[in-house]
Amino acid sequence: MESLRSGLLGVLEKIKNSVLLDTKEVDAIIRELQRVLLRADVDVKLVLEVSERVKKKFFSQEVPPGFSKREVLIKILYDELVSLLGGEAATPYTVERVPFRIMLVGIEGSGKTTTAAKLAKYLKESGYKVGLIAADTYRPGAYDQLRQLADAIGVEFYGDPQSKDPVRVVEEGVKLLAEKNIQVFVIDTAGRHKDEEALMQEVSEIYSKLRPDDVILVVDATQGKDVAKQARAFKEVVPLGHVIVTKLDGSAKGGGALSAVAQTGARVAFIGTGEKLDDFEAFDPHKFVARLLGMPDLEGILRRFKAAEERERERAKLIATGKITLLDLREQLLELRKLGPLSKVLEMFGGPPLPVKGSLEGGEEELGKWIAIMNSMTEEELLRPEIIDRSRMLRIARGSGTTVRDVKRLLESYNQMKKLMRQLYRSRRRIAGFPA
Ligand SMILES: Nc1nc2c(ncn2[C@@H]2O[C@H](COP(=O)(O)OP(=O)(O)OP(=O)(O)O)[C@@H](O)[C@H]2O)c(=O)[nH]1
Ligand SMILES: [Mg+2]
Repeated sequence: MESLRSGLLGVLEKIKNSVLLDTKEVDAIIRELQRVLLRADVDVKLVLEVSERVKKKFFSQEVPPGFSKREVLIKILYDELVSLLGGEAATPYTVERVPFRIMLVGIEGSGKTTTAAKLAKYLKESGYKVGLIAADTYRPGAYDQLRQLADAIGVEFYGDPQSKDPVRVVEEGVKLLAEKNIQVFVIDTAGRHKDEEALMQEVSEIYSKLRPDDVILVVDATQGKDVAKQARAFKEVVPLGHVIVTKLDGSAKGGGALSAVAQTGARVAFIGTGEKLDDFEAFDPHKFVARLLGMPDLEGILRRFKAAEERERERAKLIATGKITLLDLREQLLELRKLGPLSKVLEMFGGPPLPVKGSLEGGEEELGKWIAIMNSMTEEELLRPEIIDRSRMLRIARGSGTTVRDVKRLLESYNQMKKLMRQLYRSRRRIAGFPA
């Protein structure tokens, strides 16, 4: 994946070095992105779709306050890469019940046997009692290969080097290992056959006789986008639960393989990143892309986008429903005061003309008074101001060093504000075509 990584870093560098991010600059960036993705063997049609979307999103999106155009483009690029490689992170691989039987399938040399052992190790480390079953009765060395791997990771093993009947081997293996309280069975199957038809025939037969709980297709990243063909072929004979993409280390075509799998609608659960048993990890497109882009500030940008989205959602909710409470109001006023004296704050936003300085100082005083009044209220009063009767007002006024009139004024202003918000919301909804 090194070449994909360095290619994408080049794209990021182009974004960072751009000045205007106008059509011309963005086009150049997109062309670079296309080159990088095509070199990673991503399907041409997908590459065009991604680049179209990046462009369209970028030019139709407003730059949110506090962000730069560059950051917006990086965020869009990140989102599109994540979706290209599999989209929203699904839940991690789960063993839904025990006993659980997992059957690995895949063409010759895709990495099934190695992956069976890696998966067994992973599940063992997740706390399950795991057993490996060698159902490859074709390749002479297959039995020994898996047995040695099982020994190396310390899990139970079953196989029969004399047998030529994979279904019998699995039935026998499941029975014997169940007596040893094995909870998860990982079944390695053969990939070597005289032709594809024979392979599919056998896979289909093992599946229909054994009804495993999950079928995992193992594909080799060095085959790039061609793995989509394999996925489709296997899908025709067995229901594929998951896919594992192996040999992502050192393959220039990993991006093509991952995006091709995502295209078929199958989910990549794990990736293999080396020959050793620990070179194996759960696949999460978000983490994967973040690591691929690997720049230290990416996480910061993503975090800030997330926080901004959340704040916007919260604010929209409050405004939409006119449900802003005094507690929210107090928070807002405290935030405002944190920015410094009111006159300074206004200056920052372009500033009021000097002559109104006197009235602003009045505003300053008012702000302090409001905060003091709200500080003297109980949380219940802040959340449900309608319970504030005359005697509560008296208590609040005394506690805040203000008068009952001040408390009343604050409550009136608050109610007016709420009413205004609700009206605004209704008229907006009407404009948008909603019933009022
Ligand atoms: N670099 C690298 N090599 C891998 C990875 N996974 C498997 N291999 C190597 O790929 C080769 C084939 O792996 P196997 O596990 O034997 O493949 P198989 O699908 O069981 O092959 P058949 O049983 O012949 O169908 C071996 O040399 C493995 O070491 C990986 O993630 N990275
Ligand atoms: Mg094998």
